[in-house]
Amino acid sequence: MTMWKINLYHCVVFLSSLGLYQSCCPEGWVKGRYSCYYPSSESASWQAASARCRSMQSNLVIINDYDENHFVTGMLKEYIQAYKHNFWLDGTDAQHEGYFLWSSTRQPISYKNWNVHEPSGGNENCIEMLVKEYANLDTIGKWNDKICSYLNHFVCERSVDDP
Ligand SMILES: [Ca+2]
Ligand SMILES: [Ca+2]
Repeated sequence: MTMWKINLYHCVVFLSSLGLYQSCCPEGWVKGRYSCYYPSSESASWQAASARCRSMQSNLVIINDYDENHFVTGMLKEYIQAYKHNFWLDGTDAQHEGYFLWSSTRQPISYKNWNVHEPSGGNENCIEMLVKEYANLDTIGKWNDKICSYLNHFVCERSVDDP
């Protein structure tokens, strides 16, 4: 039973009746409730971004629900001045037009946060989160389908390392 906890930069330290323990994210990653997130400063195509995440034992971020979308949007807002582009998510309909899946799990996308008039389809097969381009107070954190070869920042997600 957790008695209290302290949020450090990338760790959460729990003090419980069982003693002191912590769950951590690697250096450079941001700790969320269930996952660690890596907001890239570099830009890449969706394919290259996906490969880059896999090289760090992670995948492009899967947004499971409103809370996670809200958390990731808030994380990106903190460093918004440093960014030039929007951010790739793991979703794509490259396999079957109009059927968006989370690429790393092959699961259909249940929670969705499309911007108005999106997804616009055609050759736009990869999902980005609006942070810079086409983003304002109303649309930041919304999703758009975009041509996968375009350059974006990206967010990787991995599970928290529990000791
Ligand atoms: Ca997730
Ligand atoms: Ca679109």
